Amino acid sequence: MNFLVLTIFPELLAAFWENGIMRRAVQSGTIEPLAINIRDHAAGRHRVTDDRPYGGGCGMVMKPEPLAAALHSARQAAPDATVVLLSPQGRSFDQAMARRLSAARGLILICGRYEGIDERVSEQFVDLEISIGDYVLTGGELPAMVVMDAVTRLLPGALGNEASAGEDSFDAQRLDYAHYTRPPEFEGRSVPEVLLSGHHEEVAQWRRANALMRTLIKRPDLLQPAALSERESNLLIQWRREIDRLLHAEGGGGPDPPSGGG
Ligand code: 4FV
Repeated sequence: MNFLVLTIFPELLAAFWENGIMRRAVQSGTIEPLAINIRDHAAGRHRVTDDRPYGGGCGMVMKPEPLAAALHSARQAAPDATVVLLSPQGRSFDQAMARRLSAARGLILICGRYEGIDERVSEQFVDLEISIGDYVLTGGELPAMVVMDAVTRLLPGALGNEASAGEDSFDAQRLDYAHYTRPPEFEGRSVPEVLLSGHHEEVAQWRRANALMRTLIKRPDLLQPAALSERESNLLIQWRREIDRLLHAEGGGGPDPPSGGG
């Protein structure tokens, strides 16, 4: 997969591509990244890439001509790549979008700086505008790395053990279950027995329950009634019974049980 990143700070990408899973993906040819310095496509002795905003106001805006020229060269390298602009005005990035983008032939990622890029570049060249969150950064390079990282690990062969990308949390709108490794005791804290049991089905059950519990507590917004499995529904009913028992137990402090005994 081609990643062509348009930026005025190409050095920011170097470390990102030279370490960890990204490095291995480059070495295996799973990804072919290239940083294109927008300044190399700027005219004049000073190779200016930004200018004052029409209409006045503070800050600077990235000029359209250097961006268009850089896009032109990127398109030559990857003619059928999807052109992505990273900006706070974009669609919220999530796992589902990462999975969709991992099917693209390539991505051309435009990293804005200053107040942003000239709007006419978006109108003419951008296929998709992506935001990684409702906050304002100094540049689009970090968002571009977030997108490339989330997409790369979904590419076949990128993670080495295929299984793990397939079991991603969020794909199933569930948070991940808790992870433990040696030592069995740490700071007086032990590891759940079942994980030491070697009993795979019981471990799988514990992990499903743990993921559901963590999602219920930390991200209830991810849980849709219609998307609950039968196993999950039974777990929730079991937990509700437990909670009711606790709340309605003598001196449990909870309100008296409804007369219907429901
Ligand atoms: C951003 C975001 C972001 C805005 C002005 C770059 C900065 C500067 N990009 N998700 N949040 N971009 O804050 O994607 O040009």
